[in-house]
Amino acid sequence: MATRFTRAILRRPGRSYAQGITTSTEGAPDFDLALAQHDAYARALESLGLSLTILPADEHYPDGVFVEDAAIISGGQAVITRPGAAARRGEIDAVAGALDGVVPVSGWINDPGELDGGDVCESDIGVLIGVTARTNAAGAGQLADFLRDVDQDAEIVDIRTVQGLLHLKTGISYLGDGRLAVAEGLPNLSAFQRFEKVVVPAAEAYAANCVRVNDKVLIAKGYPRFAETLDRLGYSLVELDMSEFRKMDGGLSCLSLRF
Ligand code: CIR
Repeated sequence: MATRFTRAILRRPGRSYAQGITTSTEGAPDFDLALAQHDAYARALESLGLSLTILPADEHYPDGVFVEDAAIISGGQAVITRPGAAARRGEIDAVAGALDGVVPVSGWINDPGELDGGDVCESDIGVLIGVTARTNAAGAGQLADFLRDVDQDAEIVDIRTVQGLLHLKTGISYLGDGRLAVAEGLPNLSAFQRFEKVVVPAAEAYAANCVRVNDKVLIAKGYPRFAETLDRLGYSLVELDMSEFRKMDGGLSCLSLRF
């Protein structure tokens, strides 16, 4: 089983996109190519039946395209985050505006809480909330409380000692059907034990950030071993070129808020 989505919020990359935060050494992103890849991503969601709200770029927020970090939508309610990177805090206003009248906003993460949506992995059997450099224990605790109010089970997973993970969902994704894609080399945390694990080879770790949308799994293009594993498990795939988002540490899930 997997949640069925009917809508998504996206935000177009702006001309300032290359000034966002990154640890990647792959070079500056090409703006026109990023726009084309973003358009292809939007078309893929539309082809799966989702109605899209595409927010215009705001040049003050180069990372604003990574809209997933600004809100959590779960149990029919939204929680607006307080992103861990101070430069990204203002991104929440446009996302909160887009949700207004569409999904009831049940809460906001408040100081001293910090939380990025990329640290929140939803599943049919509970929500995992990662504590990372972007999400602190206070933010994770506030979100867990909001989720419990809407009868969502939440478990907090401290992954601060795991190297190379910006967010929890950099290394794991829920595939539906009780299955979790997990990048090879991640510790076998007790929070993962209730899931059947689908290992993403270490050389293809970027592809561990994938998204189940209705009957398909969206995965980054160019990771053939993981694609073959999913194919063998019976998943129907949509492969999307993510090269220009990878250069800014962005994964596939962070380009949309799905609900
Ligand atoms: C950042 O470092 O905040 C952005 N350049 C990338 C955010 C990616 N977000 C995500 O994976 N949820």
